[in-house]
Amino acid sequence: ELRVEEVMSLAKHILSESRFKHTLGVADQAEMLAKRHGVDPVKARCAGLAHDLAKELPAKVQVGLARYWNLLEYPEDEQYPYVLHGRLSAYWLEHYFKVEDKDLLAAIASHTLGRPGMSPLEMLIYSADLTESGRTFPEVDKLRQSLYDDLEKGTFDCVEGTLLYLKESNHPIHPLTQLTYDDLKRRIS
Ligand code: DGI
Ligand code: FE
Ligand code: FE
Ligand code: FE
Repeated sequence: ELRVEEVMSLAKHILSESRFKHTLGVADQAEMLAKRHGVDPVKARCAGLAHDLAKELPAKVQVGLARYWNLLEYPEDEQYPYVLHGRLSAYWLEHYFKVEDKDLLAAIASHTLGRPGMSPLEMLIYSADLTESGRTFPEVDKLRQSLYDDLEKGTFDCVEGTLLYLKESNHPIHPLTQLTYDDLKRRIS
């Protein structure tokens, strides 16, 4: 099984300094939310440390690996390849580092787009990625408070924020982002 020190060392060696710093921030935020909401904090920390391991591979390499590992699910995956690195990181950990924990792997795989029916650990990694201490956009403190109060509602607010941001900046919405939004909306109402 993957230990915190091992993932930490892997992340430190693989990632740029700024990406590694972001990773540490996600690990801290994920651990804090895990303790608050009754999720295994060690697992949350590991998932945070590992979530972006494949992020800095060139886009072409990410698409190539995703094809080779059969990880392409939507036409949009190839159109915006920066949504693939979670799935790639999870696959890599499962098959090359023999990580067996399915919930941990799912949390890494779904951290960019979410998915309908996310577990508490998955919600917490998705949200920690957006609200770690290095993120400074105007609404971030409101999101942090909302996540502290209620993980499901807080995650819904995070997905809603992402959706608004994508619309405002004229980025296309990936179908999984919309499905995640619809699912959480149903769950909190
Ligand atoms: O890897 P990080 O930068 O820490 O964060 P991330 O994995 O959450 O996001 C990576 C990028 O994915 C970010 O620039 C926003 C983008 N993204 C998330 N959802 C969607 C999306 N891009 C498109 N086009 N559509 C989406 O639904
Ligand atoms: Fe990411
Ligand atoms: Fe994110
Ligand atoms: Fe990230």
